[in-house]
Amino acid sequence: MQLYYSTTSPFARKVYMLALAAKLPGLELVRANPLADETLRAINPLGKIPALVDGELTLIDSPLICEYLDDKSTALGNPGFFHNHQTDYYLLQRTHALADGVMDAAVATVMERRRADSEQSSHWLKRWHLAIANGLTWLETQDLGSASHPHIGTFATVAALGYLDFRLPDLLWRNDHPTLARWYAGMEAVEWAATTKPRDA
Ligand SMILES: N[C@@H](CCC(=O)N[C@@H](CS)C(=O)NCC(=O)O)C(=O)O
Repeated sequence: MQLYYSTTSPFARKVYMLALAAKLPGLELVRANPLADETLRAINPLGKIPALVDGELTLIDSPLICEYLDDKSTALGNPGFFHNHQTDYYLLQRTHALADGVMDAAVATVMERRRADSEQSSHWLKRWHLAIANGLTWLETQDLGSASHPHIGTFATVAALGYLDFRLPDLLWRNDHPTLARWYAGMEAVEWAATTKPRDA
């Protein structure tokens, strides 16, 4: 099974953290740079990471890949990170979607800031900033799981906050979200989080 990923992508990190926490055997990491490597489109026509290849099956989009790996993990007898058929399933999926939305807005902000000043859209930068700020405000009130009982929302939220620290430290997100900051401080040292901390390759 090959996971196409990069050490900077928060979506790929979310998948990898889940795989590590599940102790899934046989996962091979394949480094890919979606902005520089057009051969990735043979795996994912959208040209994005993460993507997963398992024999004949190729999966794209991190929520689907996470769900697939979670199914594999529960088949091995592990407790599931998706809480399928449990009463909190939809609430955890909402948390997952919220954290993914924060990542979408953060990645878009980083890409926009790389454009020449004269080409940047202050309209979109403001909207993405609002999405990040409001998303964090919501996340702060959710069940985010814990180091000993992580769920899919845990991995997604750690990936989102780690990416903000990595690429958008000027947002100083902790100032307005102290509860989230305390929760995150307790997660950073967990093995699957510490070993996947984002870094430029
Ligand atoms: N919804 C996708 C988003 C993936 C995504 O945006 N990945 C970024 C890297 S962080 C990417 O590959 N961007 C390349 C592009 O948009 O062309 C997922 O959850 O997997």
